[in-house]
Amino acid sequence: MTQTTFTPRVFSGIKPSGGLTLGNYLGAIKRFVGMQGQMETIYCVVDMHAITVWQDPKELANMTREVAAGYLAAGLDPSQSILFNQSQVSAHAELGWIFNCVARVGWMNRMTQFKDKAGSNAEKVSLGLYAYPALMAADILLYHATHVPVGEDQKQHVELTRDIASKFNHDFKTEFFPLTTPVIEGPAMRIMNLRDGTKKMSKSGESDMERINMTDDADTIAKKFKKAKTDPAPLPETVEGLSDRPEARNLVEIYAALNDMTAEAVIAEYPGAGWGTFKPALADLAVAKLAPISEEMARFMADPAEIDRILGAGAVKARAIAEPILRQTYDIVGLLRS
Ligand code: AQP
Repeated sequence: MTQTTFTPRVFSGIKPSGGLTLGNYLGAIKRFVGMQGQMETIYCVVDMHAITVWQDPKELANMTREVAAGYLAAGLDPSQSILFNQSQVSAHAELGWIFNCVARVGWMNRMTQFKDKAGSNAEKVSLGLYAYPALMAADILLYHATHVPVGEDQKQHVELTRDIASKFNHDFKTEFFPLTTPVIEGPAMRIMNLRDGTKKMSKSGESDMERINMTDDADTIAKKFKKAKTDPAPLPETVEGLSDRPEARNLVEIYAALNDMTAEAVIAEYPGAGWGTFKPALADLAVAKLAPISEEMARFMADPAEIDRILGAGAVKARAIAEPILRQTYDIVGLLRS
């Protein structure tokens, strides 16, 4: 089947399951900002994904605002991008249900993030956590999004989105949904935990020392990098010397991503440097890049009504795109509308 041409459109989101980390910033938000103005951009705070694990109802709305404040502070502009929170557009849940009926259990069983998050507790986690990738496919396809900027960890879910779109198109003999491209490029696609370079840096990781939060102050950032796990060897003379050194590679890649340079260029600047030189330089760079954003975040967070207004106005624009696509989906599936 030849593919219909779809208007280039970006969709991505972050779930408000805790404070934003440097991983969220470098792997997602910074790149969201980079795509703004290049094509139509829609960025969501995916609060319905957050509740796949327990969230304190007294905290959830504020965490949703905090992710939105991170978007705004980093440079997303509501006049250029649609910014909203997922639960204000009910079409996400409705299309999510249809995709639950398209996706196969065998596909979901292969999702590595579910295996990581459920661990040995798979019988006790929510059904929502298992079905999460079908809702994510709905988030993307509800807007006929063609491009999804994500970190490496989400690549499998975007591939599943393509599988769902393909199966839907095949089953219903249509070309209604695009085959979305995951946009995963640059030095920071998987920022690792500062205490264990083989694990991803996550909002919900056990210890605060394993991540840099976007709201950390300069002293905390310096302390966390100083205590970050490394091997005893200094930085290598060439980038090849970072293979098999996950912690060292992670710190070099963080430096590279913060300063918009390659890992090769970082090594060329610090060949053979000891950690006593490199870690303070990294901390200074992180503070210089993050402090203006965290100050802006605090300014936005001081006016929650304004954030709510921006998200509400974004939801109106999002619904205007989503609802006709949902209605056409219902018609294709044969659901009766009186
Ligand atoms: N460590 C990371 N490196 C690069 N990119 C990352 N992202 C998350 N962590 C890293 C990217 O951030 C976007 C939003 O992710 P999410 O909040 O929807 O889900 P997640 O990937 O599960 O994020 P966390 O921080 O690990 O949250 P918790 O701990 O609650 O599960 C995605 O584009 C993701 O790739």
